[in-house]
Amino acid sequence: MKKKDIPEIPSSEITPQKVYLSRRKFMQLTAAAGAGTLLAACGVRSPVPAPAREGQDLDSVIYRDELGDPSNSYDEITNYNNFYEFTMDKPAVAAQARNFPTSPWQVEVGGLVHNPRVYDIDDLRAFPQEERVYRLRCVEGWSMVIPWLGFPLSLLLKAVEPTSSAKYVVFTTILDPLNMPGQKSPFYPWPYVEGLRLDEAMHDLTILVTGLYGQPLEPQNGAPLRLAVPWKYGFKSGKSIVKIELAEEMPRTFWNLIAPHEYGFYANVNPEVAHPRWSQSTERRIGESGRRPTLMFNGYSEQVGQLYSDLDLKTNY
Ligand SMILES: Nc1nc2c(c(=O)[nH]1)N[C@H]1C(S)=C(S)[C@@H](COP(=O)(O)O)O[C@H]1N2
Ligand SMILES: [Mo]
Repeated sequence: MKKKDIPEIPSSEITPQKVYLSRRKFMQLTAAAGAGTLLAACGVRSPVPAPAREGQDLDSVIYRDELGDPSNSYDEITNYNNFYEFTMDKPAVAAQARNFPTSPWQVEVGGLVHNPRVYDIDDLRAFPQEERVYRLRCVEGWSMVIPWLGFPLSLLLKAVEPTSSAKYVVFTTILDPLNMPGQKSPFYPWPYVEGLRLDEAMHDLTILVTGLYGQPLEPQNGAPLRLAVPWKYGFKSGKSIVKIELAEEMPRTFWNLIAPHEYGFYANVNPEVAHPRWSQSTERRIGESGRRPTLMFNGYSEQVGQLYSDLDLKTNY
């Protein structure tokens, strides 16, 4: 790949009008529903997290993360997406992905394991599903709070039993250029591949996601199966996964292949390590004006900090 052909993650991104409009709609709905009317009036949502119920307008459901911040609305989460297989235009991903076929779907789990197996997506939905309200911090400098539905990846890994030589877990996204127009671009190393160290993959915070807001995942968010690793930049969480492999060697991953000096293997959220083209010290929460400080490990230091006690985080970015 010649240098001039190397695509870049845009250094700036513009919040579409729709995000602001939907936020206003959300506030109106919250107020109208009488859920914390006074709080809604002064811009703070009800502190009561409510699970999504059938027939309920999802934009009126309120979740909070453990820091007390409200979740982004369903409308925001499903209409502002990074999914380069479809388009680089975040507000346009949802429409591009609308008819993407996500059934039937199988996920091959193999490599250095004692029990390799091809799982049907329904087998994976049979793992005990739980809701996790996680922050998602994109390497571009924006963030959201998302109430995922899924299960710890560790449960699946224990089922296939990694061998003693397995050190990494490699996630591969579907290759389907007929249905994914972005995959016709020859300048990207399709399919999208991401990876984790085995101990990162086994960490309880690392989940395989099947839904959000209590609903099945939509294609733009990575249906029918995607990863969520909340202490790492969003690009580590691959969407529409078809293969999970245990490996001995650290894999070359999608963004790392494209621009190794900008996107390292670890990609832990770290406000002190700048991207070569922009600072990572602050972020814009979608739906908010202004910026907020970015937290070390995206606010999950207590849970994951010890995974990196032997690592120089400046050189292992
Ligand atoms: N297959 C695939 N997975 C992907 C991406 C992508 O382009 N293709 N983008 C990543 C990036 S950069 C981010 S920030 C998150 C965004 O997830 P969301 O759109 O569900 O919020 O997905 C990640 N997973
Ligand atoms: Mo991202």
